[in-house]
Order: sequence, then structure tokens, then C-alpha cells
Amino acid sequence: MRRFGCMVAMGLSLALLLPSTGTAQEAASGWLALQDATGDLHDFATGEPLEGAGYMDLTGLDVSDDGGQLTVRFHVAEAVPEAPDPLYTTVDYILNIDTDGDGFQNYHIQIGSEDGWQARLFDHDTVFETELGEAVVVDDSLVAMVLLSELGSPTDMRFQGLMAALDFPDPTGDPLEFTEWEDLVPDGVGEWRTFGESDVPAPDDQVAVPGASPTVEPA
Ligand SMILES: [Ca+2]
Ligand SMILES: [Ca+2]
Repeated sequence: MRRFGCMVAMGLSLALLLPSTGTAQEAASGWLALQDATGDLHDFATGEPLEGAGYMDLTGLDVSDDGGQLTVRFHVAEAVPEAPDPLYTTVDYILNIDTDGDGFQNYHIQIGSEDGWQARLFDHDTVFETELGEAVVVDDSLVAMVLLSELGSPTDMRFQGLMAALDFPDPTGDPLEFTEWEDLVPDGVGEWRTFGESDVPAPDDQVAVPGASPTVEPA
């Protein structure tokens, strides 16, 4: 398990979050782990491949439900920097959540660079936004959590992740020139995944999940 460097201030919430701390933890009632290719950033408008910063490039996505809280972890190809100057560049990592199975998100969780990797929950039905606090940023991952009660305690959830980034190389001199990247997980437009549809086996601490694949790692 990764070390947390200078994230001392986040120690308490990390202790609650991360199984390697030895904290007794309820068996997750849902676990989804998706992998994504590197080098698949594309132009939002044209869909053409588009080179971009490694921290924009999603390499995977984990979503877990411990019965009380939903946790999303975005994995990216290189260490997440301090949030860039929003005048030039904005980057958002988004988890869409469909709670009624109609193929449209009812909620999304967004971790945005605009004000320093803050996480928010957006309710698409009420058009209401809830602050979730600062995301836990550790090297090449970003984590946000939300109480299931904030999602109406749904019995079924489907997910899709994405990264959306916008860059203005010269926002004052040429405000019409910009680059807009996107990366989807899973890659299919309009594709959703639910718990149990992971690309990878559940980690050691999650083997109690009914139906989860046993881990292949040696003890
Ligand atoms: Ca990717
Ligand atoms: Ca992708």
C-alpha cells in the first residue's frame, strides 16, 4: 500500500478509508475496479487522439460502498500536481452515478482543480451542489467520499468515470484558442458499470464480498 508522504492532516480520514492501517472495516457491500489505457486522451470535440499531461490520463477507477459511504478513487498516469492556475487550465475528475437505471446520471461526484482539488456532489434532479471537502490526493490518485444517504440510499448504482480538461494557452491575448481533453472509463460512450463488473480482482481486504473473485496475490 502506498505511503502518504505529507498528508499528515488527512491521517484521520485516511485511517478510516484505507484498509492497510489495520482499522477494523466492514465488508464492502459493493466493489468496482476498472482499468484504463494510458495514452488515450482525446480531443473532446473531435474524438481524435490528443497528447496531454500524464496526470490527466486516467489509468483506472475504483468505487466501493461500505454500506454507509461511497468512495471513489481515480488513478492517473503520473503524480497529481498542485492544482493549476484556473485562468489557464482546469481539470475535473468526474464519477457519474445512475441510481435509477435509465442511462442518465442522477448524481455526479467531481474533483476539480478550480479551487484546489475540492470534491463536490451534484444532484441532477434538484440541480443542487454539495461541498464534499478537499479530495485526498496521494501521488497518482485522488479520492472522494460521499454518504449513501446523500444519494438517496439507492439499492442499485451504475457508474462511469471521466476526466475533462480545458487549457487556454493565452487567455488574455487569445481567449478563443483553447484545447479540451477527455478520457473515459470505461471507454465506450454511454457505457456504465455496476458493482461486480470489475476488470481486476478485488483486493485482499475485499475478499469477503459475496461473489467477488478471490485474489491471486500470494499471502
Ligand atoms: Ca486513460
Ligand atoms: Ca479511457
